[in-house]
Amino acid sequence: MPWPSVRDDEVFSLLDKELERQNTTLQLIASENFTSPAVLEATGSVLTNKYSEGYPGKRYYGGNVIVDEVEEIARTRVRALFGADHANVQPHSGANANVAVYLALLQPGDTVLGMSLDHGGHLTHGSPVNISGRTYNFVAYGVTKSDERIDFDQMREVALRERPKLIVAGATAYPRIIDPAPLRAIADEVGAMLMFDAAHIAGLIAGGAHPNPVPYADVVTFTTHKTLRGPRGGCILARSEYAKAIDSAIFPGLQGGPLEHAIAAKAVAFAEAATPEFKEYAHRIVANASALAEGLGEEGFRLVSGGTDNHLILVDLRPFDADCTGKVAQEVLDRAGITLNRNTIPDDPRSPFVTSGVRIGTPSVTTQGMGPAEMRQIASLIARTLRERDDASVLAGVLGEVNELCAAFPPYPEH
Ligand code: DSN
Repeated sequence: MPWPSVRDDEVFSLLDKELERQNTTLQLIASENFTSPAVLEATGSVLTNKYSEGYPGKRYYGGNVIVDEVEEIARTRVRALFGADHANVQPHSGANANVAVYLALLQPGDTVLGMSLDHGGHLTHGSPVNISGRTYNFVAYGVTKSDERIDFDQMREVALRERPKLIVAGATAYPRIIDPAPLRAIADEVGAMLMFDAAHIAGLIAGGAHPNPVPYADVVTFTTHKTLRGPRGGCILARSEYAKAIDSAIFPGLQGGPLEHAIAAKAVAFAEAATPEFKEYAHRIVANASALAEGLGEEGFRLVSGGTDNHLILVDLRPFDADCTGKVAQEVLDRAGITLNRNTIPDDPRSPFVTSGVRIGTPSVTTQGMGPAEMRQIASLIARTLRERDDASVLAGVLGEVNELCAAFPPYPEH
């Protein structure tokens, strides 16, 4: 074989170190998870070698008989999982899925409603620095000042005024259930289409812990690697009437050859998500977030909206310590083996690079098998780290406890 016989230690030693990092420290980034060995195996398969522009039965290159079967299995499984008419499993990412929907349903300059980024939305929901905000006339809605939950009255008011062609729902930093029924009602009242970006909560929906937006929305997009626990990638579900436009928008509109190794891994993940064990997992993610929220509240943190009913908690750090920005917290916690991300809170006076908050998620620790008792311990470790962040011995002590905790719940023990 022409391949090098010597292992590329420069790269693989780093992969070993990353595996060790994931096995020994706490992963609390709300959009991350640990995929199963089966998903990893499919991701690392020979399907990475294949070009398959087009769709099952209609490819531009030869040799796609097996790939067609794989992609068809993925499409069939995900349609069944969410009860959707049509599925496109080719988006390389959630951002691509969203942009493809816009390409399919909108003309440049069309008016769209999206949740503002600093209230929990996403870059692709109309941020001026993103292609979405640069191409379409996005108008923002957000959360109320009083309870920090989606302000449906404001959304309706804006929709009646702006008459959008599309309403985009969904969030990346919103700790509450998003009820699809009022969204549909507002969309119908103003004659708009409804797109639900379920990237963060797809696993909660699949597991029955959150309401399914598919019966309400014209299109649902999501990523496969967050709560759904599949490989990195995106997916679009649509009503039949939009199927052709969506498929053409992904290919040839936006992407070239699909990543069939990722699609095989998506198929594996969709089957895993249909099991009773996954249902239980989805509910445990929410129960763990709730226990972590309670623990953090007792430690003196202010939680945006007062708590959580999904997989994440958004913490406003200011009442805990006015000098502790999100950036400072993220960095110091990282040193103590606790990985999370800084995040803006609604109407944050600080920039998105600094922020006044952190976002904390439970999908990964729940996959590891941790439960409410460990969530309490994590809340206390976070508080101790931030309170005594200038004391290196405290940080070292927390890191030791984190290593010990993770040793009892290693995600990949066989490695
Ligand atoms: N980066 C993702 C998140 O962390 O929520 C969104 O794309």
